[in-house]
Amino acid sequence: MMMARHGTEQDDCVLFAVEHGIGRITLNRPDRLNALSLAMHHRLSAILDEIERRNDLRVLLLIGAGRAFCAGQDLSERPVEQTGAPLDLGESLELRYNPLVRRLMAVNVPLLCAVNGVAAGAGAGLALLADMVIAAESARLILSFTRIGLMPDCGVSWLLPRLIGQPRALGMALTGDAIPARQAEAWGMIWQAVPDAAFSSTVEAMLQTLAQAPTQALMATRHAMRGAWLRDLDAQLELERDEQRRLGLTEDYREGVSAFRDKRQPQFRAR
Ligand code: T3D
Repeated sequence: MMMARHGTEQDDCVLFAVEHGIGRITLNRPDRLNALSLAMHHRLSAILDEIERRNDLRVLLLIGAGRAFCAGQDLSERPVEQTGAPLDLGESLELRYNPLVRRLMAVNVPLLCAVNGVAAGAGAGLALLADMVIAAESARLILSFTRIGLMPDCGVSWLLPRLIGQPRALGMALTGDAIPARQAEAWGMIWQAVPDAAFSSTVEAMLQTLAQAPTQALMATRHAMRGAWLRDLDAQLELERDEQRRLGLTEDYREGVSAFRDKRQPQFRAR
């Protein structure tokens, strides 16, 4: 597999590799449970620059190295005991977390999040913004924000009530209780929880499925479904009409129908 960049130790805190149209972002500070440091934010931003420049991606994976997915903000970078001006967390969100959320949600290929282990705070937020989430059965999601005197960010306060309903979203956020992957699946928070032994193979199979799918159709689907919360039925019907008109002119649509008629597997090319 070809790494997109080689370089400094700082670069290694988040890895990015592309092979056969599959882009893999790996949060890579396992000894800190992949807690998000400033260096990781810088690296993620550079990786997203590259992703936005590329036109060979068909799917993007976000995963953590080691036993955790991501433990949220690196709290060792929050020197609360210091005297002097306190850190402006609003600025931290404005300059780093909010752009990260917006850019990850806007990548023009499906985003699959593989929650290999605990996802806490902003780590849970990153997981939940993906188009699909597959979690290892031993993983857990924790809205740990209130445990340290903060509130959910990374869009969690907007997204989670819509995903699982207000009572469960509020309960999770107010208690900071860990929700096991199976529970998260049962509540509709994630796509699938799988036994740990089957985690890697399930993720790889899903990556293949998404990489071989008609990308434009998937992106139109995401756009329609994610935005549906903000539109009324008439506006949604009009959007479906317009997008279907556009998709009906694509090479992939012609290939899909031809393959169905020929009783063969379609070869979609994201065109
Ligand atoms: O600040 C802003 O910019 C505002 C934005 C905030 C967004 C946020 O994400 S706020 C929420 C921040 N995250 C947390 O509060 C989670 C803190 N971590 C935990 O609660 C637990 O570590 C976990 C539940 C995630 C996992 O527990 P466990 O028992 O499996 O592992 P552990 O022993 O607690 O952690 C292992 C090591 O990772 C440990 O270091 P050590 O003792 O071996 O040297 C621990 O300190 C370190 N670690 C875990 N999480 C973080 C961390 N180090 C720095 N920052 C962390 N978030």
